[in-house]
Amino acid sequence: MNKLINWCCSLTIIVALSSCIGEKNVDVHVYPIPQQMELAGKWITLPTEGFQLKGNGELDVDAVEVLRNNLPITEQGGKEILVKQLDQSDPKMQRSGAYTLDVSEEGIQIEIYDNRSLFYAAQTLQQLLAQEGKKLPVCSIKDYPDVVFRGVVEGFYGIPWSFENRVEQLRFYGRMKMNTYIFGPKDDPYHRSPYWREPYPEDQAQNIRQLLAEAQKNKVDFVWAMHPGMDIRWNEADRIAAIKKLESMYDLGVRAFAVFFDDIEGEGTDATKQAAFMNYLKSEFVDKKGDIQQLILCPTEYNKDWAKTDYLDILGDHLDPFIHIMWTGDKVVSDITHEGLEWVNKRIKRPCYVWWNFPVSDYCLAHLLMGPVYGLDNNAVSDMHAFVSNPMEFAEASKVALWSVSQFTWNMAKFEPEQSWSLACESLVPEAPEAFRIFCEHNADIGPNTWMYYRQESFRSADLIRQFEQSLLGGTYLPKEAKEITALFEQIEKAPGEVQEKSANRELIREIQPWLTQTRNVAMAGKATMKMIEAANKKDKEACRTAYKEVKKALETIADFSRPYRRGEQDGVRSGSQVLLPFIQNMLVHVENTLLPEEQPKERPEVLAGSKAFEELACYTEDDVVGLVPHFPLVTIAPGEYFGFKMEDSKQPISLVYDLRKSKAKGRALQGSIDGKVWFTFPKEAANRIDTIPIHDTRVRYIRCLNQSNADMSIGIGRFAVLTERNK
Ligand code: 14T
Repeated sequence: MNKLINWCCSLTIIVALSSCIGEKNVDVHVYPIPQQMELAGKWITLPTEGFQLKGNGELDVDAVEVLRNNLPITEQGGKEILVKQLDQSDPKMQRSGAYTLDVSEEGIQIEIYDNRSLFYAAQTLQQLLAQEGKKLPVCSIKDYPDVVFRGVVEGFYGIPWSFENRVEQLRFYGRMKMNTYIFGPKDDPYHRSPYWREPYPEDQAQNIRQLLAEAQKNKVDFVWAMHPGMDIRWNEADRIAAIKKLESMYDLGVRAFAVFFDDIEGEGTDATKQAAFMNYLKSEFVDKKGDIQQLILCPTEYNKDWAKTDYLDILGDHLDPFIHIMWTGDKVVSDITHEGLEWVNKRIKRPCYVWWNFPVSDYCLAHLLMGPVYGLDNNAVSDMHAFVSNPMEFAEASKVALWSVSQFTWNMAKFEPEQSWSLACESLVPEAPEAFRIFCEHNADIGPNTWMYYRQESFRSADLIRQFEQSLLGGTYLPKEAKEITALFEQIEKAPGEVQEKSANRELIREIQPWLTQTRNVAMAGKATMKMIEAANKKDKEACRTAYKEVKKALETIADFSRPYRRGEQDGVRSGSQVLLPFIQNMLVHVENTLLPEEQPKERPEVLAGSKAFEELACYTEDDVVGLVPHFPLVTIAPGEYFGFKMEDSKQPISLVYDLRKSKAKGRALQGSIDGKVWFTFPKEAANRIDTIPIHDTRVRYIRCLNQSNADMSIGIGRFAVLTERNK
């Protein structure tokens, strides 16, 4: 990430090209970055008489339309655009979408493998033409995708994308040379239960027809996914029902299919039955139609964490080789590594179809995931049959990550996370690129989450802030750094407004609106914080107290703004949660501990550590929640030991919320107490891994988790907290 800090200091973006010869140094941008691009360093103007478009055989109409929209194409044209079939022995060029493009004084020559190739060559030309007005660089490009199937799986829980969102996405994929869109929103009732067996009602069917036309225009495979596992019966009736549904989708024009068996329990999870069902669809539907492009299975054990049985081996042995198998990595949400993919490929006996759970945010709804795409192994190209990304329910905002996914999957060797992120921000909000980068930079954290996935936030400023904070806590105020941090908060405060005013992308603004406001709120709290610290440094107690109150008030504004957005007990709107807010909170405590001891809160929650092992645990209290700071690495509790906390006397409990990973309920007791001496055990509900239990006695102040058994017990603390009444 350090590279990024230097790199972003410069606003000009210079992309190193594979070669650059000729009189004049030229910067030419094509994204995704072509595999080979040689530039002569010369620019040619377009012929006034136009180009004559020539090719053997029919040329793809959609590609020709892109060419016509960008170049003067005439009947008698002065120069030629000559389209030829690729005849290369290079197997990488025998891939859908591969093309060569030569621009010279004489004319343009394009060699293609298929229709998609011509469409992509036209996209490249369109980008070349956008650089220097209506001029073309003399160049020679040889280009092909690293990953054969690249794109998106709309596979999240929550509000499915709108029809308009999807149309725009398909156009975006066309421009970015992504060729796969898998339709599988969890909350579409005709994809999953209860109506997976039923055909779409006519109005929705009509939308799907239009999406198929748009996909075709952009050379995207529209893959329709069915999710039958919640209530499927492995019998003739449901086999027929499935085929019937696929037929109805085929009639709308769908030519690629997937079946998802994720997140189900019971009957539906049987590997042998799933394989037999899929093979049946292959022989009775795919083979009979003859023009189906893909058949994909999302398995029940779709990540290494969950693959504890011979489930995957059964699929590997029995599933028809035409069928590809999806995989999210070592965990539900995780990085993608060569080793990880090698592990699954051995079992499924084919290269997996990567389903990457980023930037999906259905498990961390308070956050927007706008940061760089990283954690993808660029040595993994031959380990994957395909790579699709599961996005946020915010289609436009997801484009920041998807832009990078297009770079990664097209040309892995040239993919650079930070650079790609920066360019993505610029391409999405060209009217205010730096303001948008600032916004994205501080809206990247996931927060504590069950999958323990981590994304860096505030990465361009974190070092500065940490250095200042450490030095201050060590007794030294750094004035230069203080100024820089103040300037930083001023910049952050202005950025959301600038994005909002200048961006022509109104849908994006609508999606990110709450976070625009919250980012500004955090910046205002930050500015007050710096005033407070400056006054503290001057020992100006009254000015410090005034600013201290201002910071407190700003933090309340943040909490108040967040509250109405809660959908579950964990949601809301969080911005700057990884670096900015902790800094502000630490500065408050610092001032309380030094200049303003009388402002110290009368009471704080306390950790109850029933053994040495828990001494590193910490408490937090915030708005209407008090609890332990999540501690994901497993801790061992010996028999009779416990961990827990004492909440503030002034607070009134409503419920205990917990997520105790890996822990078996047997032998474990979740307990409450009024005085910390006499404990009662919460009733049976406390047997799940994740749950919310009401606390009926409002006098309870102590909460703990006790090992009642006579063996050691390991527990990861995802969440262990009490929701409290708000006292206002
Ligand atoms: F099919 C899978 F590959 C997959 O990732 N399934 C879901 C997906 O729809 C969701 O968007 C994603 C991120 O939350 O993770 C999977 O959803 C889960 C997984 C769980 F383990 C939802 C709840 C879970 F407990």
